[in-house]
Amino acid sequence: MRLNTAIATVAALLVSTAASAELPALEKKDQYTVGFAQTESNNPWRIAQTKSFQDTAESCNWNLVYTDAAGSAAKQVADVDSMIAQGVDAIFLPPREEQPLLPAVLRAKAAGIPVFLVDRSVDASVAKAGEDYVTFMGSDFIDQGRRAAEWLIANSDGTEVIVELEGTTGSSPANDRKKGFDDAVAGQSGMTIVASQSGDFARDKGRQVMETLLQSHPDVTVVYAHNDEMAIGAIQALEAAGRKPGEDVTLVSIDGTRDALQAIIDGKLGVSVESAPFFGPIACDTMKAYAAGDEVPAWVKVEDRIFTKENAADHVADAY
Ligand code: GYE
Repeated sequence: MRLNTAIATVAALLVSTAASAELPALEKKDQYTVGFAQTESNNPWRIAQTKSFQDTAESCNWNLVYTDAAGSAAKQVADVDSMIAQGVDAIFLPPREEQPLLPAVLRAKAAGIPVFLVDRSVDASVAKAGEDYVTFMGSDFIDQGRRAAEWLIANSDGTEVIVELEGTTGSSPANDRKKGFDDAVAGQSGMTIVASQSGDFARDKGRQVMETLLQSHPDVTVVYAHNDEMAIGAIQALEAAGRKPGEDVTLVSIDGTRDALQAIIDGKLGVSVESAPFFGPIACDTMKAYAAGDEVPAWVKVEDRIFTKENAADHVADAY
């Protein structure tokens, strides 16, 4: 009897381990109720991404449950919890920061709702694609940072005093864009990153941080911004201080927004490595493949272009 109980306990454990390693299935049907839990809407990138999901809701026959966390990871957690409570079929989530959204991802899985991470990821040592969530759809942020550094290295006389404006603290693009750029620049003996501070991916915060850093580092020759909005903010701060962006200070950044392409055309911004926000069609295809039982890769990688003065004018009209 005792042995039987022990065997039963072990069997139950095995079953529950097996179940917890498995992703929730997604039934094949014509219409899905799909949650999209946006992080914030204070920049053109986020607005373009939301529009892409809204447009896709029409073409992919989704009933879209849309929330906007207004820049708060805590609100985004609550938004995901409310989608779970509503029993949506699937959740598309750009986790604002890597750690705080983890429990929400695991709760969705426990509730039988597949989660697709979109544009940002969670801590890979805690939650895994193919086990806890279906996949991460997005760019290679380390590569984006590296490409920004490579452009700088190719367009510099070799000696630079660099200020770095980081994205949202604890977010995967901020972590990885920093790593890609800093590692590439570390190999250049004449280039020094003298300050690195968060501007939260926001234009006005970028402007304020640049204003402050200009006081302590008036000898700055390069600004590396983790996104275009902060680069535009930095251009405003530099101009207000009588500096000439593009002449005495070189700016490099990431995203490929319309304002950034215009700043390249105007000679103020050197390069913007693209980070494409048009995830709706990718989300539709990935979800259909998952429902059909096709193998979905752990990373659905988005390929990004690079915009410089050589091609900015060709793309500015289509930019967001
Ligand atoms: O670069 C930035 C936005 O997560 C890739 O988030 C995205 C980033 C994008 O706020 O502009």
